[in-house]
Formats: sequence, C-alpha cells, structure tokens
Amino acid sequence: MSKSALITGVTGQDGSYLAELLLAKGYTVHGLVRRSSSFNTERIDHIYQGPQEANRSLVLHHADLSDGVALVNLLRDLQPDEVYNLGAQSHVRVSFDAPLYTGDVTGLGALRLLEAVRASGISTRVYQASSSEMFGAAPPPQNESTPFHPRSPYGCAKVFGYWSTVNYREAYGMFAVNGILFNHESPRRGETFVTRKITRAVARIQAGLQDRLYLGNLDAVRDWGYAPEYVDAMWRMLQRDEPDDYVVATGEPATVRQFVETAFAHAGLEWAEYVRYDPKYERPSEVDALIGDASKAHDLLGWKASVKVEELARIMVDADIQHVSDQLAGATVRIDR
Ligand code: NAP
Ligand code: F7E
Repeated sequence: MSKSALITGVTGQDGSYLAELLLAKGYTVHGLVRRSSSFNTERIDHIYQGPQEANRSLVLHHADLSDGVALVNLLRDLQPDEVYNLGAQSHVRVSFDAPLYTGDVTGLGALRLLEAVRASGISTRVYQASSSEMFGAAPPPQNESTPFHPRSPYGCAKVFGYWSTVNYREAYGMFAVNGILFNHESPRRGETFVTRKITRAVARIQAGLQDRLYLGNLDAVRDWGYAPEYVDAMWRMLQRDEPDDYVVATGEPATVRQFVETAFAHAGLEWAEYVRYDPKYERPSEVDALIGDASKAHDLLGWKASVKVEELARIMVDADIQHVSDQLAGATVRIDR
C-alpha cells in the first residue's frame, strides 16, 4: 500500500516542491487549497490532475486553516499517514499590518490542525512548519536549544504553533514534529520576499522593463538555502522512529546587500545604479541576524544543504531572466522557471 499525505499550503513555494517530492516517492498527495477569486494553483499546475482523471495521485480539497470543522471532516475522510502543515500568512512585514489575521491562521491554524487530528481519532504523523523567525533577537548561531525571542506578529504566531506541536506530542503521544527552517528560496518564491524581489528586478531591469529597485534594510543578515532541499528535510523528520524538532539551515550568513551585489553582478549590472532606499520596507522591529546550526539534522536525518547563497542567487536570476524572456515572447511560462 502506498502512503498518503495531506499538505496544507500546497499552492505555496514549499507545498509545490513537497508535493513533487512525495509524488515521486509514490505517495497519494492530498492538497488543501483555500478559496480565491482568481486561480491560486500556478505553482502546482504542472502536476495538477483533474477530477475526471482515474486513479489520481494528487487530489485538491477546498478548506481553510481558519475553519476547524472543515479540517476535522477532511482528516476523518482522508485518514492520511502524514500531514504537513505548511499553510500560513507567511510574510513578516505584512504580519505587522494584519496581526490578528496572522495570529489566527499562522498560530491558531496550527492548533486547529493538531486538534482536528486528535478529534478525528486518526493515527497520523504531523509536521509543523516552524521558523527561524521564532529566534528573532536571540544572537546567532541559533540551534534547537536557543531561547525564542520573536520580533513580529508572525514570529509570535509561529512560537504558538511550535509549542502547540510540542504539547500535543507530550500530552497525547502524537507523532508531531517541528522543522525550524531558516530562510529558503527558489524561483517559486513569492515575489514580495526580498530575494525574489531582487532577482525579478534584475531580470526586468536587464530587459528594460524597470529602472529602479526600492528596498529597506540592506544590513539584515540571513541564512538563505534552496527550497527543494528543505522539503526533503521535512519528509526525513516524519520517517524517524521518534518525533523530535530540528533546525534546517545552511550555516552560511549573507547580508541583503551581498545578495543584491551577487544578483546584479550575475546579470552584468552595477547594483548601486539601480537600488534606492525606501523606509516603507523597514519593519517596526527587525530581526538583525539569523544563522542556523543544523548539526542535529545532519547527524540524525543525514541532511545537509548543498546549495549556498551565491549559487542560489544565480539560480534565481537565471530563472527570472528566462521568465521575462518567455513573457516578452508571449510563450506559456513554465512552472519550473
Ligand atoms: P508561501 O509560499 O507563502 O505559502 C503559504 C501557503 O499557505 C500558500 O499555499 C497559501 O495559499 C496558504 N495559506 C495562506 N493562508 C491560508 C489559510 N487561511 N488557509 C489555508 N492555507 C492558507 O510560504 P512558503 O515559503 O511555502 O512556506 C511554507 C511554510 O513554511 C509557511 O508556514 C511558512 O510560514 C513556513 N516557513 C517558511 C520559510 C521560508 O523561508 N520560505 C522559513 C520558515 C518557515 P495561497 O497560495 O492561496 O496564498
Ligand atoms: O526579508 C529585509 C527585511 O521578507 C528578509 C519568510 O519566509 O523567512 C522569511 O521571512 C530581510 C528582512 O524574509 C526589503 O527587512 C530589505 O530583514 O525576504 P524577507 P523574512 O522576513 O526573513 C522566515 C524564515 C519565515 O519564516 C518567513 O515566512 O530582508 N528587506 N528590503 C526586505 N524584505 C522585503 N520583503 N522587502 C524589501 O524591500
């Protein structure tokens, strides 16, 4: 019998890569999709299987992390072997504008899912997408023992999700794990996160479609990895004999300024000619430096990042240049751009 998994956030960056990974392993993948007035499945269109297809291995279901009853019904009906909770309002800056909504979906949503697993009486392994944003102001390097000091409503909501996951493990013996993932990016990264904002601007500037890139704090330090490698770490956590929590990171720091320099240089552009400061992109409280220590994931999961920040920037710039070129040629844009 092949395994089955439910992914919340299947339409997001990580959800799309995880769905590909699990399908390649022979899983039946169920994806939770929230209702939108426009199509929101672009990242998974290339693996989409229509309702009329026989023996589907990817099945999409409408539900929402704010609707606990829908989650119970879905879990009771599907009884998946594994649940990956990747759904979230995941933008840190936006979480200052919509703090209650972020708390509801990103924080309480995790608890609703755990409680739905318990209420439906099924035996399933649960992955919670925890985040390095929980460390916030705690000085680097950060590992599984570093105390949390979140600096945004998003970070606070993720801390709630983290401890809810630990609590359901301790209280009910649930196989529930936290992956504490540091920033990870790809050509499928949302266009308003800083890496993709930069690489998309590089491609558009090179094509003559844009002449300025407005950014906020260039001094922030992040530990940027490659998303397809990070979803593999998620899967590995759920294959262990015992549930536990793991940091997933490259261990290599870079400033936003360094990412800008690498991305522009790769396209043969001088960044200082195009980049301008706009305080609009500053946060009320910033996370200055996140650098992960993923020794535990390396030792126990056999996981290690191979793509580091400079290669990541080049992968993303190349993909965005191809994307712009396809758009200008009127071609259908491929998802693996
Ligand atoms: P993402 O691209 O922003 O995807 C978020 C997903 O959540 C999307 O599928 C989105 O649906 C869905 N979603 C939003 N609100 C929802 C709701 N009310 N009900 C159900 N689904 C909802 O995020 P990502 O980068 O793939 O990250 C995946 C998870 O890992 C998130 O929980 C994020 O917070 C966490 N995380 C990310 C990173 C990172 O660097 N990428 C690091 C640590 C942790 P739509 O497509 O309709 O918007
Ligand atoms: O910002 C600075 C900004 O929005 C990175 C999410 O996936 O990773 C992500 O959160 C840094 C910050 O990601 C702009 O101030 C400068 O210091 O790309 P970001 P994030 O806030 O680190 C964590 C691990 C998650 O869990 C989150 O879900 O870049 N920055 N100028 C800017 N950031 C943005 N977005 N836009 C700018 O113009």
